[in-house]
Amino acid sequence: MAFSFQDPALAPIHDKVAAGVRLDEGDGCTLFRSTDLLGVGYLAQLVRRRLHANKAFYIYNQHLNYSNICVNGCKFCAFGRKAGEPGAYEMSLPEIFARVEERLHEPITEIHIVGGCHPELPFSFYLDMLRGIKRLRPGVHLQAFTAVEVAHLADKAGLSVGDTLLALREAGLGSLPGGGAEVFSPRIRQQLCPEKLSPQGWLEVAKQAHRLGLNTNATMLYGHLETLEERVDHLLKLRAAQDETGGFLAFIPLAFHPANTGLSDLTGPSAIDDLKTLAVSRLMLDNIPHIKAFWVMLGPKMAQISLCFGVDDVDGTVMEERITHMAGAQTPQGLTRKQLRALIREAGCEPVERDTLYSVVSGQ
Ligand code: V47
Repeated sequence: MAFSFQDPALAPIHDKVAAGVRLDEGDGCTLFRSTDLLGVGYLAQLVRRRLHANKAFYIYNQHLNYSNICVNGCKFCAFGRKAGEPGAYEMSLPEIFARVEERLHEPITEIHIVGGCHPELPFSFYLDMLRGIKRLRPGVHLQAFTAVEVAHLADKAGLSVGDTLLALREAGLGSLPGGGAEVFSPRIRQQLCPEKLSPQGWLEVAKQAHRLGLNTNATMLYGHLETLEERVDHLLKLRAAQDETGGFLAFIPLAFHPANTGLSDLTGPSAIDDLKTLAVSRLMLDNIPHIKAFWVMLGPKMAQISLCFGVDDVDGTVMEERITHMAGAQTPQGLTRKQLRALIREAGCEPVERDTLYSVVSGQ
């Protein structure tokens, strides 16, 4: 029996999706404005199933937030601190290595490393961090430093972005996480993070990484002051960049958490908005293979149901995440492989443990 849309505006979009025709800006806005959540989800599932059948990916990973000292005072961020401010922290190299060593008995395949834009740490600190971790865990994939951190390091080291990336790769960098993109709208950047690397700068670092053979992820921070049109524009800019380089692996919409931020009077996105944003991302980003629901921000329950709304990846075991928890997240610090597999199975999907580059990890 054919699916019956509550919102007639979705019928022409269905025709395009069924025919594999690329959606445009107007379609993106129609999808976001539609209150037919199940209709939007149905469309996203058509694409998700075409790409991944009923597979849902997860990873055995560890998060390491080495320092929250940051020169950018972003209004949406509860994690960043200026040097010397209460709550500012900075792990030394031995402390970082100890965090890695204490989990050497676990089959972790990826370490995800993100921090602030530190005003003082020399470039050699970052290279030594990567080299030292690789010495302890030679097989691990290091997904480290957002495009914003890379641009900051290049500046500090007096190197081009390309040479910075090459030096980091030489030291063990495997790929870049997708943070720091926020929303590309100049209006929002001016209000929330005027000091941060510009949207053009973020896209240039990502594309430069891709040209050097380093994959990256991409994100969008949603549910604060941005309009639906600004979200669509963000997605289209990422899609255009991906047309050029093909290096984005996954797109992760990040649900804004207001507590302890400069926007603490806001409520953050609703459940409907979370699901619709994930589904619309799946539909608009026809050239980015994976849409990831980061359960730390969404909660495991929302991440689970998102598998029926276009998502094919729920991130991983994580353990010790600070950025979202400092902004009030009540989610656990980590999930076990067993919990991730169970939540995926219950959503009717087949759990597949992946490595960072989406090769299947066998043996559990
Ligand atoms: O860049 C900051 C965002 C990002 C808040 O690449 C906030 O696989 C919500 O990018 N509420 C860091 N979000 C996290 C990130 C990430 C996470 C998981 C997986 C991947 C990946 C990337 O968190 C920051 C910023 O955009 N952020 N403050 C907040 N209050």
